[in-house]
Amino acid sequence: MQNSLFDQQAIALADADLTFVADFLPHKQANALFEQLQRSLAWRQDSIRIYGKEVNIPRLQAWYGDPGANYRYSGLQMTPMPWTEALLQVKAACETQTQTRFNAVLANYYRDGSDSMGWHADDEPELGNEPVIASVSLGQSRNMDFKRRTGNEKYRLVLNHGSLLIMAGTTQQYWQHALPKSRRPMDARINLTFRWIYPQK
Ligand SMILES: O=C(O)CCC(=O)C(=O)O
Repeated sequence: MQNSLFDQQAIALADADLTFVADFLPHKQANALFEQLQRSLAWRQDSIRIYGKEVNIPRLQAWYGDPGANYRYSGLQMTPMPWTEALLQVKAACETQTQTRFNAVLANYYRDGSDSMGWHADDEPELGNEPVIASVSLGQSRNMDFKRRTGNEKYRLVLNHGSLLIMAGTTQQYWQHALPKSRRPMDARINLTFRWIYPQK
């Protein structure tokens, strides 16, 4: 895993702080990491209650981190699994690139194009004000859409294999993001979002 900074591209979007590193992980390393995470992470199928009915969320997920880095989102309580060596290595690379520390990661596994993530902002109290979130993508390239919370402004970014997207500043305050379904045949994709969790009382 690299120890130096990669060239990064600032994305010009008002009231957002988005930085993209297309070649964060070399292709071979990203391939090996995808296979390892696919095989070894404790993927779970979570469900949420909608109008009194249990509905599977359209992806698998796993939550790893320091003890006590508990996270509640979409009504799901996430208690961290202990870090794996592979996740610690990616975390260290993200910390070097962003000059920010992380104590937890949400791993998402999109099995095919019918898996997705709906519109949301990462603005839970556990993340504090203006969180820095480092998002590493592996496997199938997928679109990530941004829409301003007020008004019609939209932006689409393609998250390729081995890329890093850094969301910071007021991004979560002014924008929502989503990973839409696709009708095109799609292979699997893994996304890792490293975060800092402030334990809640
Ligand atoms: O899979 C992705 O790139 C999106 C993940 C995401 O939006 C999140 O973890 O909050």
